[in-house]
Amino acid sequence: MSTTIIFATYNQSKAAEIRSRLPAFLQIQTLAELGMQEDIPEPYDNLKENAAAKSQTIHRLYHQNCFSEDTGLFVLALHGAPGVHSARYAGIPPDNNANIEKLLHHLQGVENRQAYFQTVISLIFHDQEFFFEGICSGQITSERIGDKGFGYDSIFIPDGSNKTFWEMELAEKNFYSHRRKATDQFITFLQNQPVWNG
Ligand code: ITT
Repeated sequence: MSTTIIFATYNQSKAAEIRSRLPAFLQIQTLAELGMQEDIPEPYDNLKENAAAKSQTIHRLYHQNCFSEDTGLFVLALHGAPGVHSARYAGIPPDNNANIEKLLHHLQGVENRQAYFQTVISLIFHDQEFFFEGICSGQITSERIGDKGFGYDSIFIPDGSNKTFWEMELAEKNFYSHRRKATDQFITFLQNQPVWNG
């Protein structure tokens, strides 16, 4: 039996990464694919509550199983910034280019380049909420290695590699990535559920 679950996101790069891990029985539908356009508030100062806010908003509207994820890039020398504010670091509307420039500017001359990505998935499954988390530690480069791409990928080198995420094929990024770690737990959870009524 195959089933579809709503992914409360407008970010197609996130959707592509998660789709690359899904087993055959499971499909996801993003908000754009549902025809939705309204912004979903992310008012909290932590990933877990923001992820929950997104999935709860969609669950209230569609009364279906759904999930969301919130991700942040936490830079140690900047006391965790941009962190939960990663999407809007350089202001609104969100601008990847400006976010990267601001981050590199704040890290100019800073020796400690350690950072980590964290993803929290909030799943609402048959009216109950579940959370899954993944972390990927690494280093911020001193300049971009790569052009346009997904978020901060062109300035982040995961520990264990010498390439930025931008330089990697998806399968290689998945080997290291925060999102893949959270997604695999989410999929294992769903594979172990006996009840699938949409
Ligand atoms: P939603 O619709 O799911 O909220 P979003 O793009 O607003 O999508 P977030 O609130 O989770 O996503 O913001 C996370 C920020 O971090 C945003 O700027 C992303 O581009 C960036 N980001 C998230 N995951 C990333 C990854 O794997 N690699 C690089 N940058 C990433």
